[in-house]
Amino acid sequence: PSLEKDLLPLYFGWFLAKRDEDSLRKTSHEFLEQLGNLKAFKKRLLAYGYEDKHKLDLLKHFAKTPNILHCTAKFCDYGKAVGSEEYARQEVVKKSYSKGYTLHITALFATPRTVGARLELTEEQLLLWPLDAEREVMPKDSFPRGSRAHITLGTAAEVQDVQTGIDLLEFIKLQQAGREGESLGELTGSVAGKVSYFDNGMWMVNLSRKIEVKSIFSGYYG
Ligand code: 2AM
Repeated sequence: PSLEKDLLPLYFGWFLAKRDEDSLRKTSHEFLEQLGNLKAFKKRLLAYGYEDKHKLDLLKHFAKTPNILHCTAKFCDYGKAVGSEEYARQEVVKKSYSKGYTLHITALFATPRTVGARLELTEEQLLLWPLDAEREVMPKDSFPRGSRAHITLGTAAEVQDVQTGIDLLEFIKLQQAGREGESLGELTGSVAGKVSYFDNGMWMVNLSRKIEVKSIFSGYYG
C-alpha cells in the first residue's frame, strides 16, 4: 500500500470525442438559431430580459461555452466535495476509467440561464452515476436516477455551469407534476422534434431522432 493519496480530479465525467464534440457544438447553434426564429419564442422574449425581438441573439445570450463538452458524473473539487474519495475508490470507477461510451441525447433545452442536452444513461452508465446526484441539488424532490445527466452547451454571462443540471431537474419536476408544457411548434433537420414551453423562458425540444455521441470516461484535473 502506498503512503501517497491518489489525486482527485475537479470532476469525473464522460468527455466527448473531438469529432462528436464539434458536431454537437454545431447542433447546439442550430438549436438556438431555430428556437430564436420561432414566432412563439419571439413573443416570449421578456423571460430572457429583452423587450425588442431585434435585440435578442440567443447565440450571444449564451456567452459562455465549456472548453470541453462533457457530462459530469461526479464533481470532486479535487477532493473537497462530499463523497469524492468514496466515489473514486469504487471498483467500477477504476475499471471504467478511460473506457469508451456512447451517450444518448434525447432532448435539448434552453432557459434564460443555460442551454443543454438531456441524456438518457444506459444501465452501464448508471453504475457510474452517484446515488445522491439529484438530491445534492434538489434535496426536497425525488427523481429517477440519472435525471440530472446532461451536457452543458452554454450559459449566460454570470451563470455557473452547475446551473444546467438544476435547470434540467426543474423541467423534469414540472413533467412529474403532469405538466407536458405547451406545444408551440417543431424544429427541423438535425434538431427535429416537438417544441414544448414551460413558462419562465423554459424551452425543450424532444428530439425525434436521438443523437448519439462517443465519449471517454475520465477525470478532469485542469
Ligand atoms: P456541468 O456538469 O453542469 O457542466 C466543472 O465546473 C464542471 O463540474 C462543470 O461541468 C460543472 O457543471 C460541474 N459542476 C460544478 N459544480 C458542480 C456541483 N456542485 N455538482 C455537480 N457538478 C458540478
